[in-house]
Amino acid sequence: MIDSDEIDAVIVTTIDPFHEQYVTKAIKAGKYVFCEKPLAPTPEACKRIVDAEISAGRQFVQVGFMRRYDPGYRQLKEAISTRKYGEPLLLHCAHRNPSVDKNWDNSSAVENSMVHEIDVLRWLLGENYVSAEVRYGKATSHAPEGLHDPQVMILTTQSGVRIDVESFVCNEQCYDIKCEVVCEDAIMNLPKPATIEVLANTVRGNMVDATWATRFVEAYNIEFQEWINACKEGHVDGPSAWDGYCCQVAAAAASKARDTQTIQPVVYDEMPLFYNK
Ligand code: ISE
Repeated sequence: MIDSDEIDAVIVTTIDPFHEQYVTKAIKAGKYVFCEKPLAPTPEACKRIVDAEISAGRQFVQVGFMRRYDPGYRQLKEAISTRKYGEPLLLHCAHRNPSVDKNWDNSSAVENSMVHEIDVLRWLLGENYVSAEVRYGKATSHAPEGLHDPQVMILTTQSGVRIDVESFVCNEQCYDIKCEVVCEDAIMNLPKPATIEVLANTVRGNMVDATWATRFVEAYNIEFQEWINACKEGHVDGPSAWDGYCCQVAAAAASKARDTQTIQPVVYDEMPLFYNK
């Protein structure tokens, strides 16, 4: 199918270990390819995709980090980039899911869930990480066997911004994403989605999202429309294969940090000029 003349562009949404073969095939066929996150499970596999793209001589790959398209994150990005409120110093984030599949294990919190923060916070701040650490909270009894939930990931960027991300994926309540940016002159928070206020059972409150599919529906729509528009214009301009590689380098460091309960350095290869936009 990838080779067919009737196929203009490819979307890869298979399970993670199969991404590499389809993405590489699409590059070789000279087709734009949108690949769901993560680009591939390991930094080495991501690097092979990067090398394939460089050999092909132009960018074909976009990685499905949809949070970069969320209007709230885009507002934060604008405020951070202009330094309207000074330098960002600390970020406090949370990634809470009501439940996860029974096959989740201890690594899934970083590799499947917090990879979103690893990418979107690097994009928000415009800088790479230098170290990663993952510590455990007191374990909930609601997690599947083999998953210690909640976990806290701590990332430090090149300029010294310190980030903490709570991952609580079996909270049994709702889907909740938090991103608080502490700057020199202000504290900024990711806006909460606008929802109806409900008065029921002696409580007044706002409806909350049950899953990521509704919380980020607008981001997904914008992401796909922008990708289609760019492909029609003959380029890709979203998260690149290099971003996908950088994300997996930090994820691998965080996973090692979790397994060894140590702080791990995050060391990237030098960025090829090819990706210097
Ligand atoms: C899922 O695969 C996603 O991509 C969601 O955005 C994330 O919140 C969830 O934790 C992942 O399992």
